[in-house]
Amino acid sequence: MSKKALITGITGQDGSYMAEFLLAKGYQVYGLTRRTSTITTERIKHIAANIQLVEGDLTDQHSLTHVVREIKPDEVYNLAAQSFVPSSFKQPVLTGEVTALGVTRILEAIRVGYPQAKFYQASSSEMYGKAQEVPQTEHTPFYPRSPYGVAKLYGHWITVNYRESYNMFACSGICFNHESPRRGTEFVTRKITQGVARIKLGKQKKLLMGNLDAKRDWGFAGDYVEAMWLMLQQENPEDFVIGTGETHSVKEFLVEAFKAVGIKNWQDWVEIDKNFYRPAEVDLLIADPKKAFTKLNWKPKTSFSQLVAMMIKNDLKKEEAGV
Ligand code: NAP
Ligand code: G4F
Repeated sequence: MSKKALITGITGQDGSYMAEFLLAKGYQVYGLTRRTSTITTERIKHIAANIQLVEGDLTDQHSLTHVVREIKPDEVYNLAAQSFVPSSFKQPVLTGEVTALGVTRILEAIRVGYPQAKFYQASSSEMYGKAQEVPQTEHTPFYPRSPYGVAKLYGHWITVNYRESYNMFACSGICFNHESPRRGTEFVTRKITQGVARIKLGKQKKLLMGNLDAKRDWGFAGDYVEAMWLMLQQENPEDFVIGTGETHSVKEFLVEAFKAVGIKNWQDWVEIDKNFYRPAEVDLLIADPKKAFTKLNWKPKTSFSQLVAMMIKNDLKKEEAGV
């Protein structure tokens, strides 16, 4: 009998890679989707025939309990969230409802509906915020700097709490930024690669940017879903930092993207717009992923320049085709 996995956030970047990954491993894949007025399944349309979508929402306890009771999944990957940091400043209460309390709701659904299911929580390096230590490990104290970071911290600790209180197999991956051609265009990497592709093709004149000095540990989302899966294959549930161990500034990402299309004078095309600055910034994130490297035997396969090249190539192709 093949294993069953339930993915919340299957329509998102990570959910789509996770669904592909689990299908390749022979899983029956179920994905939670919420009702929307326009189609959100663009990222999973190529695998639509092989997955089963079930309706529910992280703000609705009943739908989650019902879905878990019906499916009885061996593994649950909670990848759904309001995941955009600037929106969390604009919608702090909604972010708390979905990104924080949503975790309790799905954990409760498992606890009452199918407690033997293994649970993965998508924790975030945003929880380190004003970083208290460089690089960041599983033991670095947290200091979130946005309603999103605060909500993720709640989700992280409620996962620990359910593991300790109810002996559930529940664990978190503290994932550093991971990107891909499927990244939403509001996030900085994809905003850059889409903008640079458009500039190269003469479709855009300026790229308006925020803080270019912020530094992030950027990896490829396709590599990170393997680490998430490996965490649920361990003997015991534990939390892991997942990242590359390398950090780059937003400016470095910009330079690399312009270089990839053969434009040298990148400053001519970029303007700073204070509207993209945040009320509180996270200046420097860099993972110490030693525990994942040794215990999970996981390593990222994609370098920084390969990631930029992959994203640029995709955006050039899309912009050329006009999609
Ligand atoms: P994403 O592309 O923004 O996807 C978010 C997903 O959550 C979408 O499928 C979205 O559905 C779903 N969702 C939002 N609100 C929901 C609700 N109320 N009920 C049910 N589903 C809801 O995010 P991602 O980049 O794939 O990230 C996956 C997870 O990892 C998130 O929890 C994120 O916070 C976390 N994380 C991401 C990174 C990263 O660098 N990517 C790093 C650390 C942690 P719709 O399509 O309907 O909007
Ligand atoms: O791409 P970003 O919006 O990602 P951020 O805030 O680091 O959050 C992402 O990674 C987290 C993991 O650490 C996830 F948990 C979270 O869900 C999300 O996936 O911004 C990166 C940096 C920031 O410092 C921001 O100030 O880029 C800077 N930035 C500079 N100009 C910009 C821009 N960010 C955006 N989105 N747009 C700009 O124009």
